[in-house]
Amino acid sequence: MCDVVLGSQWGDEGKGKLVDVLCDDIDVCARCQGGNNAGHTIVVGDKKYDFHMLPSGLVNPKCLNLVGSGVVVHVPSFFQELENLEKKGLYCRDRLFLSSRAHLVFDFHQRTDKLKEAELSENKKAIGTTGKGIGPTYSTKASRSGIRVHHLVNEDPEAWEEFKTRYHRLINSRKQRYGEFDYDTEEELARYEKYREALRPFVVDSIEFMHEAISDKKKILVEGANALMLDIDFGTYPYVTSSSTGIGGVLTGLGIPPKTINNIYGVVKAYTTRVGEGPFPTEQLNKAGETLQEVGAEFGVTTGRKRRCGWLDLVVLKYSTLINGYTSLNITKLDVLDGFKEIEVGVAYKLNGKTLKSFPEDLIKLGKVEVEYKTLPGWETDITKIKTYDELPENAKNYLKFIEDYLEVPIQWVGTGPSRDSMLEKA
Ligand code: 2SA
Ligand code: GDP
Ligand code: MG
Repeated sequence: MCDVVLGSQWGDEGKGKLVDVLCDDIDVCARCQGGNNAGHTIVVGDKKYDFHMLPSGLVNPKCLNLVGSGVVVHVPSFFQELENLEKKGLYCRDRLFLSSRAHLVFDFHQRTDKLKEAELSENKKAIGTTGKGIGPTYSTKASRSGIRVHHLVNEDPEAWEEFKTRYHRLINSRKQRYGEFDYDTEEELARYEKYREALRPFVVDSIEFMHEAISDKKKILVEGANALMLDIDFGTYPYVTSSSTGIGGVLTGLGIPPKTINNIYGVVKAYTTRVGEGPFPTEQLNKAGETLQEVGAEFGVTTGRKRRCGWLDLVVLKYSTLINGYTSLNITKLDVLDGFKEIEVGVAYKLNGKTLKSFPEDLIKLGKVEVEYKTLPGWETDITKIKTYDELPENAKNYLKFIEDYLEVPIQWVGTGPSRDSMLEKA
């Protein structure tokens, strides 16, 4: 059976840390969507690991790790990330597998990501992407002109010729769309000719890989990247990423049936953050927002951008819960709220005086909603040294109970600091 860890807000909830905690008892960890736009930080003792495209399960030396077919893969970054982890003493190569069906991100995808953003910014409509070529790659995938891992590693002599033809076709179509841009195709192709050999040992038929693991009763954990409010269908479109970041992406990105899914863990930051542009109803452009940013050290793991910060938004979380069907929650970064005398929580959206029943799909509506807040008393106590859930201050427990009651989903863990040990499990 597979358990799944999913981001419930706009990302950076602390999914990597929960995956790390769960991985002690896991045989296989799989990524199903996104690419190296993700950034998961894991702190183990005095070591800090940053994961972007590779599964965080690599931290456990016994765990096998799969980059699934729904992931988009920039091969130079794949090797760079691997090398960085190995430099920190984490030997990964014989525990890492890559789906032959995953699509490749080329440097020109990254280039056109930036060109598209520049185009959009002329009308102040840039998405604020990570610039990693994610949107352009999913776009070539959907338009059926993409190139997959198997196109690269196929040993048949015809395959390399076919790869080059597809590559030139793809880059020419990008040039037709964006105008001539300076680009050394020969240099890139020469690099890829070397990657053909280097990548081959990692490549597997991921359908076979996953289904063997399932029938061997291995414990599987799927690691979601980005988060539900960045989902291509359910997020704040068009200010989203280009993959299915919710439960649907787990099935389409790994090729497993719904009946193999067991627990769906929703990771919820105790407040809300967002990087990049787009609507954020509970954003606090004031002292409270600055405090959350500073105390929470809210900077992007991939781009180093300052994250926008605001109060917890239960309207967002209810919507996210409806779609993903969380079986339990991990509330993270509760310690960041330690210093607040009072804490606000968004509990409803009003538009033209009427309370909305669901999260609006339309950005104009969303821009005009008024958030109704409930004010809860803070605990003004340092909770970072606390060892059990029961020891939490009463007001912290009340805050958690308020979330649980509103969402009707049990809280299973509470994060009180970045390290592996700072995770309280509720009995
Ligand atoms: P993209 O690059 O096409 O996926 O960007 C589209 C939107 O998705 C947002 N996005 C993210 N939001 C939060 N965290 C992400 N990962 C990194 C991290 C981000 C970083 O973990 O810190 O380092 O800046 C991530 N990846 C994509 C992005 O901001 C756009 O709004
Ligand atoms: P992810 O993308 O969801 O995996 O999250 P990120 O790694 O991008 O961002 C979460 C950040 O919060 C990381 O720097 C974590 O080390 C840190 N973190 C995770 N859980 C906690 C927590 O409970 N308390 C504090 N203070 N930091 C945490
Ligand atoms: Mg992140």
